[in-house]
Amino acid sequence: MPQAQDPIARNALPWSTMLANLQINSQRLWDSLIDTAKFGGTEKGGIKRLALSDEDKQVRDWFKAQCEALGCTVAADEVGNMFATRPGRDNTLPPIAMGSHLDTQPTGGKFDGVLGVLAALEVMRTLHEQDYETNAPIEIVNWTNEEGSRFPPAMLASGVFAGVFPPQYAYERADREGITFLQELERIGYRGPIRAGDHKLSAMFELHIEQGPILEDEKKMIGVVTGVQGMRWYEITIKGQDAHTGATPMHLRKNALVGAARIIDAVDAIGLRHQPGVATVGLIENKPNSRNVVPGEVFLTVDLRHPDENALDEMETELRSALAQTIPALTLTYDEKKIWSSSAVKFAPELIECVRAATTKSGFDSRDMVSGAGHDAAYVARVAPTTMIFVPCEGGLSHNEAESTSHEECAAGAQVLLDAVLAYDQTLRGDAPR
Ligand code: HGY
Ligand code: MN
Ligand code: MN
Repeated sequence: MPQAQDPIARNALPWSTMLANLQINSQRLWDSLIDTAKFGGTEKGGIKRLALSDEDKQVRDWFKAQCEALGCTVAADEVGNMFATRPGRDNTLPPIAMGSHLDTQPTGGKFDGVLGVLAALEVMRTLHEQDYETNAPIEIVNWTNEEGSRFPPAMLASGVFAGVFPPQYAYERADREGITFLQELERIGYRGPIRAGDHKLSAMFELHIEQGPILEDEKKMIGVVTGVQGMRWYEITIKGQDAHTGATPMHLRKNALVGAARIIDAVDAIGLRHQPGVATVGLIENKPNSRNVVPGEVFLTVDLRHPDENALDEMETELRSALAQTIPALTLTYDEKKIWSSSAVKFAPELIECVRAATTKSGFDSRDMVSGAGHDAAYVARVAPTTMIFVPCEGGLSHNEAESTSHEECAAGAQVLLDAVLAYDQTLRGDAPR
């Protein structure tokens, strides 16, 4: 019996003969996107659904019920990753997964991550109502804590699944209030029995909004994603001395916020020097943050990204020399640590071909691209053939409550997801086209 991952064993039928003719129901998909936005919905029309929060539990419970209504079995692993599985003809094959995430940023939008999971649900609904039997089991995965906003780093639970982090590392991650991942995972009842990584996949496809402006700018409907750029996160604490703003002369101050300001500017300059790389200070905590106290301590985070690992090394070196040259000169001290790095990833060529064939079948304009944002697919690619599909988002805006994409673009992404999954399914056993 050919191994699922063995490309030689895969059927080499011409793609066009391998694509089924099922159509997703775009209105049903759109309704689900809009309906579930109430779980953590914000006044500005976005979503605040932090990982393992009550709102995350609400949408997880909804998702579980929807999948069970389709006859799927729904299970969770030890870090809360949810697997909704529909049996196929040969259940000895590991499932073909469609995954993404339901957690959001604090000022998140309705589509980041959510489109990937709900489009997968729409694929599952379509297979169910058409009574279409696949060769391999088909599965939807909701990856826990993709955003890493509440419990850094990002992609934490798909990282545990891929063997990048031990479960205990995830359990001990704490939010800014000191509440741990494990406390919350148990509180919402999603600590499952499956040892992370024991559940094998034949492949994973992730549909996602681009979160950037390229597809919209080039009027392309589909991004054929070939990989994800490298990412590194740092935490920096700058220390000076709290002092009276009225009685402390300028030359005698140890103002940590001035140090932070110099570093924020230096990080921006590093990004500008290394484009297409990017560099950002996104989180800052100023202490004591009182209007008439010279700030004695500042905590800030740095996010460096680049498609090329060598360039990332250069950016990291420049960050560290900026700290060494700037902070002591201001009679301040600092502590810097790299808390996360995710190296650049290339996706599976055979899955990229399925996405291309599916895109061609529906006649969508497309272009190849590397993802600027991080995604669970970046880690899953370490343990199973993986790829991604992008659709445009309005103005390229994301991680913003105004994040928006159209009914038509969501439908296009879901249709390509369906066709790509079914094309890959048919290669697993070499079945004649249906
Ligand atoms: O940080 C990222 O790129 C992802 O949105 N978590
Ligand atoms: Mn995302
Ligand atoms: Mn995101």
